[in-house]
Amino acid sequence: SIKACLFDLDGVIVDTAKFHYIAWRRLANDLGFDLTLEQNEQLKGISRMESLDIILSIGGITLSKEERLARATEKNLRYLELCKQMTPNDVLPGVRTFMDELKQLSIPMGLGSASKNATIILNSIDMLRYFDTIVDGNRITKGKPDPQVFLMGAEDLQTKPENCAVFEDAVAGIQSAKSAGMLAVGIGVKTVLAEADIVIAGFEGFKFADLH
Ligand code: G16
Ligand code: MG
Repeated sequence: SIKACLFDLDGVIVDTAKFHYIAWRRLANDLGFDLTLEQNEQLKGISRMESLDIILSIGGITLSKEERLARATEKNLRYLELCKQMTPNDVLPGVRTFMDELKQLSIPMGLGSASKNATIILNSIDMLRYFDTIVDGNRITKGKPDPQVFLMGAEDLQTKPENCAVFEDAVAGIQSAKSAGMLAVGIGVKTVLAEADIVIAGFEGFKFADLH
């Protein structure tokens, strides 16, 4: 049975993917090529530097280590600037209601995100207070699809992996949850998130009992 819940951030709690896309696209445009929405899909759940490498390979561009770091920093500043427009109203539909239910049931909650900006973002949408632990890009050494991010979360919540449910919108994140031995709930469409145990379009109307 499920005794703890782990949540991805981007695309599950809030739609920051649109801001990542704008900032990455600007970077690509600066280097003389475009980044399509479909290409942006490959970057979901993937760390900042890995995302940059994928974009550079799309553009067929090679940069030095220093140049890559500088571009990544510039992208992040633009991303954070865009994130400033976020308010608690940007929390995706049904998320707060579902997490309120979990709080009521005393189900511990953890964040499992590749983002180094997770705490800043959770603060700006007033969702930090729901979490008993935050595992983010500053703590992990192996990104999704590696199970590390969710295994750390389970350990923090003192819950066995098989008793954890993971909510994820990215293919890499579902793979991460499955290799951690957890119940994987995909947020999105079944064709994309084929490896998930359950796929829902969003949290509206979703109840804890629906996990069983
Ligand atoms: C998120 C996004 C990714 C992003 C990554 C790193 O992961 O889905 O697209 O590249 O964080 O973000 P940052 O540049 O803020 O450190 P997740 O796991 O929350 O979906
Ligand atoms: Mg995500």
